Amino acid sequence: MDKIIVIGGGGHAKIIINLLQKLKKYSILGYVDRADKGDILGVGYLGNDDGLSHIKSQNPRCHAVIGVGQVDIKNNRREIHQRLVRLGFDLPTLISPDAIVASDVKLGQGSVVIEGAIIQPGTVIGHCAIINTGVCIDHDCRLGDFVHMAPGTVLSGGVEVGDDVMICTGAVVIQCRKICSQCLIGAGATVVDDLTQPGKYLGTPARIGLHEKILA
Ligand code: JB3
Repeated sequence: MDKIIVIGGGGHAKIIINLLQKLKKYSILGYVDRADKGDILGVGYLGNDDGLSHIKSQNPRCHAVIGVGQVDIKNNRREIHQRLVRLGFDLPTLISPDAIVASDVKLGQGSVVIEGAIIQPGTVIGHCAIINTGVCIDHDCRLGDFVHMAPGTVLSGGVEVGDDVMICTGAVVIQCRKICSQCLIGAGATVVDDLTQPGKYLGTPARIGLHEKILA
C-alpha cells in the first residue's frame, strides 16, 4: 500500500484523515504541521515542513494531501501545493466512499470530495479543490483550481466558478450563473446574477459586501 502524509493538523486535516482511513487505499505516515497538535484519529505528528524533503527521500513513492483548509480568498494552499510539487510529491484526488460522484466527473490532482457530497454528470473540477461535507454540484458545472465549496453549498446545473473562489457554508448559486476568480460568497448567500468583479458577496440576492467580516 502506498504511503501518504497530511499537510496540516487542524480541523480540515481531521476530516482528511477520516476520509483516508475509510478509503483504505493508503498507509498514513503521519501529519506535518508548524506545531505538534498531538494524535489525530491515531495519526501522529511528523514535524514541520522543513522535514518534508527528508520524508520524501526516505519514502520516494509517498503521496501528500493538503490538510490545511480555506476560509477566505487569501490562504496559503497554493504555496503549500507548489512546495509539495517542487519536492516531487504526488497529490492524489481523494473521493470519500460516502460521496456520490458521477462516473464522468473530472477532478484535478489534490482535490478532495468529502462525505455526503453529490457531484452530477458532466461536471469538471480543477486541482486542489475542497468539495466539503454535503455539497451538491449539479450537472455540467465548471470549477477552477483552489475552489472551496464549504459544507451544504449548492450549485445548480451549468454553473461556472473561477479559480480561488470560496463559497461559504450554505450558499447557493442558481443555474448557469458565472462567478469570476477571487470571489468569496458569504454564508447563506444566494447568487442569482453573473459575478464579474472579484470581491466578497453577501445576502440574497448576493451583492458585493460593504463590510470586511464575513462568516465563512
Ligand atoms: O468549515 C469547515 C467544515 N472546515 C474548516 C476548514 C475548511 O478550514 C475548518 O473549520 C477551519 O476553519 C479550517 O480548517 P483548518 O485549516 O484545519 O483550520 P485550523 O484548525 O486553523 O488548522 C490549520 C492547521 O494548518 C494549523 O494547525 C496550522 O498550523 C497548519 N498550517 C497552516 N499553514 C500549516 C501550514 N501546516 C503546514 N504543515 N504547512 C503550512 O504551510
